[in-house]
Amino acid sequence: MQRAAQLKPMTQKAKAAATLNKNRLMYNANNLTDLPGKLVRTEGQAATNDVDVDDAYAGFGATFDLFSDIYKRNSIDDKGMDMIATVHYDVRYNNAFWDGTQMVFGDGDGTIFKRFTISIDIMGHELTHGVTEHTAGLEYHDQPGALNESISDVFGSLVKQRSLGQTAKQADWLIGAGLLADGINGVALRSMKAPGTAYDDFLLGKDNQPDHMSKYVDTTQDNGGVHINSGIPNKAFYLAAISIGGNAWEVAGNIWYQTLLDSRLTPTAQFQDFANLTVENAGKLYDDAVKGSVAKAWKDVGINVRVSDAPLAKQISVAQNKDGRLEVFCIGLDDTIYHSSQLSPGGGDWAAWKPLEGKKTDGVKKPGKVPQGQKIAVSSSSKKRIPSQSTNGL
Ligand code: ASN
Ligand code: ZN
Repeated sequence: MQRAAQLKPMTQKAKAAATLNKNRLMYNANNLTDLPGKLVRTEGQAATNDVDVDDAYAGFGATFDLFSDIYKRNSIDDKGMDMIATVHYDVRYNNAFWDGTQMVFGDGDGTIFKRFTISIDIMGHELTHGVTEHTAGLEYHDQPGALNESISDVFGSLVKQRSLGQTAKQADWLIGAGLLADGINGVALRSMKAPGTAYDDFLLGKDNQPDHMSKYVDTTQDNGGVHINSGIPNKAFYLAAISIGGNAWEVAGNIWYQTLLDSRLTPTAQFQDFANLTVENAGKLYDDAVKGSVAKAWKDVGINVRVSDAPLAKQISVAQNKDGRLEVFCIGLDDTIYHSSQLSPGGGDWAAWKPLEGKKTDGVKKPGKVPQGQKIAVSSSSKKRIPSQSTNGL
């Protein structure tokens, strides 16, 4: 028996570590549809030589490790919930899914799809559906459903990238690489880097994911296009991760994860709501450069996020009007030109910052024409917050 004096109070960290519960339970449905089926491998047991069982076991391990090592999450529900999988579900079953309590993997029909355990990101994708259900609870239809799907793709891809030790730049950003049967013309189920390009095949059809809001697909199929329009937030994540650089699971992944936990993210959130929160959280967790990268990523898929009251500028030009009022033009981190001017000469209030519509700075060295003014200062430091008396902006 231990004496009370020997018991030290546990630190928060030690407590979290002590209660981490990595417990994988692998079942085999033996090509029937009864769930969960027969228990064939439990945590810590040796490989079974059934490649589906063993790949699902490994994929869940890598997924658990990403969430626990990097985001300090204790399994699907953050309370150490068991990770349950059933493989060999049904006959030639062409899918994998999360049913609210466990993951299920089909063998594929061999004509269009191979076995669904073939790609580690598929295990990450399905398990992340469980994480989303236990956090934001995004409804599975229309935009919240496409966000739900996208979040599963994001963390599915991050599981793969981390297990391969790949930086954002090195990663293939494919979901389900290797899943398509021989003879199918395609490389994967989806591409986060280039949505709409994963396959184009007589049997499978063409990948119809949009990569921009202008191509948003309004449909009643697929629960309102949850696996279709997810291409838009997928591409935004890819762009943010590339712009930030390094390992995608570290900064970009953490911003997305913290946004998933953000109590302001409601079950009916739209793309814009999610985008706004990622930008805000990027600024809170990191710095203005990261915040700018995330805002620019969303802008490039057609979702504009208000970055701050005063734009963050990478280039500023100040000029004086004929009547003595100062005019300021700047190029924001989102590559839009902004303008403000003093309301009266010699100080006092400034007009609200306004983006100059349609003026993009691609290829432009200096901000737009400074009207009638005498240029008095130009700064081109990479990150400069413009001192601003005005409070409105983009
Ligand atoms: N594989 C699909 C998914 O995880 C299955 C489905 O649409 N329910 O989203
Ligand atoms: Zn899914």
